[in-house]
Amino acid sequence: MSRVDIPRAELEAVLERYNGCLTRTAAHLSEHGHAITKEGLRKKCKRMGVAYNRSFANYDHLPKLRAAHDEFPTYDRFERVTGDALVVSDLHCPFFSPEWVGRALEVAKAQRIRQVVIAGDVLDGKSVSSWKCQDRGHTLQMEFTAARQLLMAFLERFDAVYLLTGNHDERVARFTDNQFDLAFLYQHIVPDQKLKVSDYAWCMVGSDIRVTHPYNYSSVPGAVPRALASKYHQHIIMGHTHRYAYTFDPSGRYVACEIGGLFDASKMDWQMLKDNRAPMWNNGFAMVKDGDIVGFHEGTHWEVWI
Ligand SMILES: [Mn+2]
Repeated sequence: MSRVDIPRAELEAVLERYNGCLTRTAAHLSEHGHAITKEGLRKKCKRMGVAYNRSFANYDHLPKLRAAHDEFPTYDRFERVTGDALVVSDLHCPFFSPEWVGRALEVAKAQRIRQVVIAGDVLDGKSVSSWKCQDRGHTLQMEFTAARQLLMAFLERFDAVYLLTGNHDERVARFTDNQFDLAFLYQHIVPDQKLKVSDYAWCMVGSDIRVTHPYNYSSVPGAVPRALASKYHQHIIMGHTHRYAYTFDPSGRYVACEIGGLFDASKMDWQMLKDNRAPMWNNGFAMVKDGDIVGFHEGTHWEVWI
């Protein structure tokens, strides 16, 4: 067969059809009037600057495997918040602290912050906990009612309220055997388009600040956010530990901050009825403003900020 030049567009189309596989592309071309060997095709591709797959794409079953695998979701739909934001966490409705919620809202107002990320544990879920509930009269309805009042106060102040999933919120989903997700639940507690509920326990603020309610706990202040900052190469603002610490990861490049929370510890039986040797809980929250992370805690001079 005479040597016929293959138009570039045709070559690229056939390569794409075979996932860049040189063997199968060469076979196809040979069957369709362009006799060429695999090696010849490789040289031609290099000469023409046409991309082909050099490795495992030659595996015949790849398209089928890819289709089987593509059926399942890729977990990349976390919230991406742009601009300044307040970050609060651990409200444990109905056991939030009105004073600390007030401080957070006042700082946001004075600093003209129009968005808030609530980094998990809006609900306490004590009546559906696997731990023994000391208060038999406590119900989920009480928690939902308090959450409604609380979220309405946030929705009044902010243009957007991002809500991340905490382990205590998961208690409620787990109790119902995940018959509904938290977004569905909150749509019924407070129907408002400004409320954005994520089934992720983390989100990004800007390109390099990770706000999270992590799986891990450590009794060493700063230990968990330092580890996360080193792992993800991002600044970390986190809830969950109910303790305030502001430090840096070992590289010194990333902020590692635990923000405490807006809970009222004196209302929580599992903290108050029995002693434990975990560090004392602290209240606090954070603000991201112009890319800077500012922490607010029990020692903050409020007159500077409000
Ligand atoms: Mn919590």
